[in-house]
Amino acid sequence: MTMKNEEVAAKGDFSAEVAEWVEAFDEVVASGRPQAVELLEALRLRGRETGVVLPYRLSTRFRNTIPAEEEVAYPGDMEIERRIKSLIRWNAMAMVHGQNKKDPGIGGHISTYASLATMLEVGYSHFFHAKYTGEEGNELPGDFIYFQGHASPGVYARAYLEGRLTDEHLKNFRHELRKTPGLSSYPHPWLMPNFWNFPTVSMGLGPINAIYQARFMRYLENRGLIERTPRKIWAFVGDGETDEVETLGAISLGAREKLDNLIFVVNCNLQRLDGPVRGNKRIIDELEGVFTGAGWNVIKVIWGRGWDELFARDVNGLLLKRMEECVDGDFQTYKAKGGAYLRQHFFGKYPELLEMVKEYTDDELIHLQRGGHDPVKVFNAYKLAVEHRGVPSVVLAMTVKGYGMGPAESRNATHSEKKLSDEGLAAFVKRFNIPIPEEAAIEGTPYRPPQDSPEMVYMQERRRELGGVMPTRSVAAAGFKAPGLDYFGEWTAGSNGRAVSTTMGFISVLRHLLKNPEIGQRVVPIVPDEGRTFGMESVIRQVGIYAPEGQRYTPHDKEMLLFYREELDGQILEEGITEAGAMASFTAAGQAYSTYKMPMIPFYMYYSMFGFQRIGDLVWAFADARGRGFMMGGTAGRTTMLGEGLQHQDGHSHVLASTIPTCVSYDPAFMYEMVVVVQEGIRRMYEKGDDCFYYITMYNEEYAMPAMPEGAAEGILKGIYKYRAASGLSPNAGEATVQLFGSGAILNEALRAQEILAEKYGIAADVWSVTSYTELRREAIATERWNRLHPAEAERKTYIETALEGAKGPIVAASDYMKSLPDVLAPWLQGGGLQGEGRCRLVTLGTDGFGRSDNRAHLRRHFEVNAEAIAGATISRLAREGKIEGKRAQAALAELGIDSEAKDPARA
Ligand SMILES: Cc1ncc(C[n+]2csc(CCOP(=O)(O)OP(=O)(O)O)c2C)c(N)n1
Ligand SMILES: [Mg+2]
Repeated sequence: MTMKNEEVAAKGDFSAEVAEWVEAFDEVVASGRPQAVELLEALRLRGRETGVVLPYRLSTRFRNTIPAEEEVAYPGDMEIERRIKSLIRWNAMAMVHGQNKKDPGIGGHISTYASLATMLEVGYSHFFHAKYTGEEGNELPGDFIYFQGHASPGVYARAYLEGRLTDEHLKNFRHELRKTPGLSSYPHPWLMPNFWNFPTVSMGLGPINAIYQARFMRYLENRGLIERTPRKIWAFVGDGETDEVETLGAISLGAREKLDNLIFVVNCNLQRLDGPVRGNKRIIDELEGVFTGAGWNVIKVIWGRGWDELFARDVNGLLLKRMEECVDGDFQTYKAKGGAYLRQHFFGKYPELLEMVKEYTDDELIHLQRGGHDPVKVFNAYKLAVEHRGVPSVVLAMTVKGYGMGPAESRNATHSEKKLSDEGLAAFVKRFNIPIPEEAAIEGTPYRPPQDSPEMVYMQERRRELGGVMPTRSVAAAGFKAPGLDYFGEWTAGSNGRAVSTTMGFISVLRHLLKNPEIGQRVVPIVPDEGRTFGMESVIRQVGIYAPEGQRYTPHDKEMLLFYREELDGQILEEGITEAGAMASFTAAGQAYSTYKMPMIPFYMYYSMFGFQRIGDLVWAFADARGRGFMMGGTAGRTTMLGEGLQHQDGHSHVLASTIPTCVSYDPAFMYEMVVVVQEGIRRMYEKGDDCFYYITMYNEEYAMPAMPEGAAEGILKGIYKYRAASGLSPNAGEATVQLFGSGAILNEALRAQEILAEKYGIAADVWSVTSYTELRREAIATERWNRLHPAEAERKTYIETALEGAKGPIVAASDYMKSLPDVLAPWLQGGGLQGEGRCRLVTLGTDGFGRSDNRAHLRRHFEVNAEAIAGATISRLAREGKIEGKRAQAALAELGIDSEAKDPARA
């Protein structure tokens, strides 16, 4: 063995024979890396041929991806940048600490930003573009940043130094309801619409939204709607956050669609809230494997420059070996316990390592930094990420949670640290050299140097160079005009007796909108592999499915009129089976009026059961993001969606939709109702600029669509109108003594009940179409609030009371949704009961309980929402009011085929 062989053998624990091969390989490497890659690839292929197959290993050695000798020099003034970072660290700390001192329990986080500061600051000084400059000196739009939500104090602290926020703002961190403007706890565009763009604090939503944002940016570019620019989407992600399925569940899309406009930075401080992310393993190895497997460009930033010298002296690889013997739990303990402990337990395991660090003091040892705190390492990683082409990049940076917080560094409880002790604060300002007196430090007083100080000048200059401050949010001045209702004449006229479903009807509306010269290009149909369910084949033919690589194969159905058409500039986002991904696309499109200054009208069509209850938190974030667009809940209704059973039949999405303040929801029965709502939605969101979105249910039951009655539009939008009076059924019916409410497909059951009641029992009923219980309730509670706050003024009447004026008798409400939906109107429907007093007029029928596999007739009978159940409920109620004899009513139930002893469907 040569001397070199011995070295090699020791480094890799190889045999002498293998060491010779390795040495030969080293020589190939010396002649050039591409040759080395070629050799390895050739050996791999040869191995395969001879039956020697290498086991896959997706993680590499536990050291930085970029070797020290390949790093470029730092382009900034590192000292002044360190100073700026210290100031931001202090102000973030001061803001949270000060607030918790004044208002104990108000919360906030300091340790996350403490770990992230270098990574954000290197970005702010050198990478985050608020604008780009085009080749002709023209201005191009800038990057998007998804911040780790609970690192917000650091983002505020920078904005404070930049002069965007005042002392008053900082003092009102988490005090949003005071006279002076406060700062929201986390990134909430709803609360700070000129500042934040992307809500991120619900773990996992930022990452998935960022991935689909990158994809949507390419979609707009490939469709020629926006210019292709060098801009990037940066997503800062917690290492604990990667356990959320939303964080990693969609990463393969990034490589598949070559989203090299996307950069993830995972802040691997090795901790989450309760303790280590992977105490017994290394999270960085795990994530490297996952991202590599998904085809991303992985850049590890584990060790800071201080270690470079040690690695250089580590000729036999013992230091790296020692590092790889440790798990994250060990690294945390070494950081928490200090230099002496590190020397004894880490280096002390091998005498050679102890020897290696004998010149280092304990203090120097503990200040050997992790890579995420070293601007040079971070800069080089970002540079590589930004320059990488073809796939997205992920920077896995090791950091220290609670960096700089003295005794709170890297401890299991660090996440929840809100305050430091007086001594801790004094030590902090000393360590970071903040020129404020100790008393001010203890109070958590913010500090901003004079505007002409070198650090302020440098900071402003860097941001000027990169196009301005970030984040900021703004909205395009004008949208566009919605087409008038006459544009939808085909549907307001009715279907001429032809049986269609509201789903089929909507698809034809969508095709019509796609052809509209003014807004057709803005429409974004989104569907998670449910297009055929909704009859979208014709839409696919019309506008194509977006496919960044076009169609590289000949579809087998190419000869057919409605073939599966994929195109580079296709308009449909066919997401495959991912409701979360589809919702993330909907979010990117729904925010486009602000992020791209390009208002887009997304129609997200999906199985209503797999909407709010499956991806509800993404919908909540969409609302926070001031998203606009249409969620179209298809195959709606617990009994209308036949055959599929318990997991598919949705009887509650309207209840869930009602919980989201900006979600305007409708349950239309007929196509004219649907188009009135769609027309108004486009007008309200895009012409008027209201930050709201629409949820509309679509059914698959086919029936004739009537023409729109004169003057119905107002009631449709407010939520109720009389569809067919008793006299409309029969001119000599007399005045109605009961009122029937129906919604969606169940309106037809109410109409049939009206006939049964008239024909069999001589009871005259009016039938109302209730298009939105939620909108009616919102109007009613707003009116009631006004009345409550103005007791001296004349009482205002709610819309529901106004609409029902003169309508007599009990009200039987039936829908394909839970009973709690109509019940929300109960407070305004009082005055029924024996002698017409003391009881709510409302009798609610609905679909509480688990669905079943069966046909509509059986489902509606089971859930007691068919015409017979509605007629029976009416008669029963009239008996309770003393208008029909009890025994007669009981007999009527039997005549209607109702089993009074049947099991309650709510629990069946
Ligand atoms: C969906 C969700 N679950 C729980 C939380 C509460 N929470 C906020 S921060 C946090 C820990 C975050 O750890 P990590 O992602 O590692 O970020 P770090 O603070 O360590 O940078 C938790 C559990 C949340 N915000 N969202
Ligand atoms: Mg963490």
